[in-house]
Amino acid sequence: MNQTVQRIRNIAMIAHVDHGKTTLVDKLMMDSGLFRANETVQERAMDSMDLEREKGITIRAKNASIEWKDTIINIVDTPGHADFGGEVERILKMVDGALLLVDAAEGTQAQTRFVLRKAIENGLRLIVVINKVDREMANPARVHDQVLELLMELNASEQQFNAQFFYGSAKEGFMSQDPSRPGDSMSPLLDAIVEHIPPPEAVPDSPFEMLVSNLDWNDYVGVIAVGKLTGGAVSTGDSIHCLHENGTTSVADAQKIFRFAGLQTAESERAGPGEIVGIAGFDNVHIGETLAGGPTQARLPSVAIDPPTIQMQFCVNDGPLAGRDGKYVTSRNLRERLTRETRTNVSLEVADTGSANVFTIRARGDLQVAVVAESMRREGFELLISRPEVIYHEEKGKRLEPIEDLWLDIPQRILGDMMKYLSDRKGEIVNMEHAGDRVKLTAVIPTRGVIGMETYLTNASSGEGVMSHMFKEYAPFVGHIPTRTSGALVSMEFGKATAYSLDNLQQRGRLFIGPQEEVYPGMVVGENSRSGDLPCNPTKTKQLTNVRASGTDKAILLEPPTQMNLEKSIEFIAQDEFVEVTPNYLRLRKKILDANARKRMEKREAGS
Ligand SMILES: Nc1nc2c(ncn2[C@@H]2O[C@H](COP(=O)(O)OP(=O)(O)OP(=O)(O)O)[C@@H](O)[C@H]2O)c(=O)[nH]1
Ligand SMILES: [Mg+2]
Repeated sequence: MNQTVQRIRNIAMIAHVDHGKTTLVDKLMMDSGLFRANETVQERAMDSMDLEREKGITIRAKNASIEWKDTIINIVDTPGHADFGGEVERILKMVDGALLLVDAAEGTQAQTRFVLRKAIENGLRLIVVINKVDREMANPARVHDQVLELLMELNASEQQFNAQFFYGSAKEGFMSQDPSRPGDSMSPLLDAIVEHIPPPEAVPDSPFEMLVSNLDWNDYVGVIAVGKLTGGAVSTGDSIHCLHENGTTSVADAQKIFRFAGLQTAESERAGPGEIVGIAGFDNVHIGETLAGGPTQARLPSVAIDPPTIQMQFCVNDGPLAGRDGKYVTSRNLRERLTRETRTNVSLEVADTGSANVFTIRARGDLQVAVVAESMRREGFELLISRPEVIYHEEKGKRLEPIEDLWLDIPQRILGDMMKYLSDRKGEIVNMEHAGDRVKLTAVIPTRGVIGMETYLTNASSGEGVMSHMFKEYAPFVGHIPTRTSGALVSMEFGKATAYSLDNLQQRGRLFIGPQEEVYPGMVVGENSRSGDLPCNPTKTKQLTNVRASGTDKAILLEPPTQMNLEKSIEFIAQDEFVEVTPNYLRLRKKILDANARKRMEKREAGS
């Protein structure tokens, strides 16, 4: 094999959410000498998007590259949250091995299973890292056994089953193969990557070929197609072909070639077999397509992406305050932006509907959609979002719905509440284990019942509960599941909310707005503590009458309004409501703003 190919390793970081992938990459970069000794480096350096830093999670898969003892290690960091599973799927063909991280205290979780299954299906060589051994509850020996059980269950090959195990702490910066000897650096792990992950299987003397695994964008050169060269080489100026998904081909010059170097990219004149690079030249290229030296080469097999399970509507903002805040508000703006999103966000689907102002978005979960909408509002878009619904299937005239496996690790004190929550949502508990004051529950539950559960669990357990869930199968529809049982406080008036009316209203439920905020008819200003909607007037001022009120006026003390971020709002709204998203405001509203029209619709629906 070619000398340069021997010096390349391409690996993915895979794990359940928060098990420490991005932190581990920081330490690999540091110990490989990428940064100067005195250089201050931001923590979780690869989480470079604003939203990633704000939420503390990885959202997009990204490339970096380090050098270790004459070997180039290309690293792809991936997100662990289930909603971003498509990001893991799309990069699997770019790597030859994976580092599977598992939290030494939490053990294997839903997404550990998902990413490991995908890695095994793609024949990747594995190294297992049992991370966070510094945690108080860490039990590396138990987690080691869990990983072996999982490998067995997922039909790992013998080679995968015999993966090297490392124990350590990404945070404290060490990895060791001996759990009783912690060590003090990442060197043993870096050495193991070189030794146990194979160099890429790339044929130097064949024509150039590369599967596009990611798209990047640069103001000067436009679209950059990122992938691994599985054959041949390419130089700038070469005429290359794009073999499109629909069977057509197009031709263009390789304008620029980019290599990854640390966290940056650097221009290069040439790329050889096995290397991961970005190539600019084609604007109309998509993830999963092949770049090739000749038009008659075979298309490279792409990875299958799991189908979406939930859907919701994105609509043009047609409320009375529409267009005041955002730059992009038309149906055309929305359509262009959403189409652009589907090019890189491979597990997202966008479809037109009968109405030009309404688009259907299909995704893996509500966080995936909330992240898209949040990015859009920051770019200046306005839009309306409906409640997420699961995607039903039909089989022999029967309605099927998605069902999930659910794992919960909760404090004992909320067990009763949690069991009621699950049984109300048709969850069936499969297993329950007590350990100290914690309980581990396993259940099978319709996806409908999981929507909104994370917020419930965080509130009920004051953040101490952990949950993970994974799509299991489609099964017969199990009937009604309660979503929100409370009604809404719905404004009947235009104007600015007054402290005087909010003071009265706050006795009816919890408010989402404060004084001086603008309201309009049909806007939801709070949650009614009872069921059913309550029309209200948040703009009333005190009537001046001739009769003096007896006693002195009491001072108005308003509770601060409940702060609803985009995810919470999307989980909260009922089927007949929208979240109105603009750059500076999030408002909740009825789909039908006019109270009489709304009543007529309710009557019609009740009658049907
Ligand atoms: N105690 C301890 N905490 C760690 C360790 N490694 C990472 N963490 C912490 O765990 C949290 C999550 O770390 P990340 O590196 O963002 O985890 P991740 O796997 O990249 O998360 P996602 O990309 O969102 O799936 C952060 O607060 C880290 O500081 C470790 O070895 N020990
Ligand atoms: Mg991460």
